[in-house]
Amino acid sequence: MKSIKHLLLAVLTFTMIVSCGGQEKKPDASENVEKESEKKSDKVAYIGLTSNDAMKFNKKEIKVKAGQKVKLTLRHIGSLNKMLMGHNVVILKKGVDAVKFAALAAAERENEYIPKDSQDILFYTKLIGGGETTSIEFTAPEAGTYEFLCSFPGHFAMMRGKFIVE
Ligand SMILES: [Cu+2]
Repeated sequence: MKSIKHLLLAVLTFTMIVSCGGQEKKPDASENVEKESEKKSDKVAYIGLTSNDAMKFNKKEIKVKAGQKVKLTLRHIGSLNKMLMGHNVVILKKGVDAVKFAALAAAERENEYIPKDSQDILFYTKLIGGGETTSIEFTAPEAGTYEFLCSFPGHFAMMRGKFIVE
């Protein structure tokens, strides 16, 4: 009888050790899978631009690679509403005269300062006011230097920069 009790005890102890060991390994394996899937998004260029009540972007230059997927996010960190201090980002086609474009755009109030059927624009965000954020996604065009600006009346002089595609 004694030997049977010892045997049962031994089997029970062995089962507990095995089941505990097995449970510890499972969380580690699933963590590794999650980390690998995060790495796959490295190819997208995430561009963050902020704008404020002092009529300024935080960047004068944006760099991406030709054919790269770009996610451009514009944040307005000021508090004035978009009728007073609205901002957008307009990226112009190569060779477009930015001064002429800004003058045309300033007259397009009912269309949030984006000239209808314009042949001068590559990409643009919507117009936002203080506290708002907007994003656009596009594929970077061929290599070259393009201009970006805010098309709200009077902002172009301060709010412009270079969109460089390498
Ligand atoms: Cu602006």
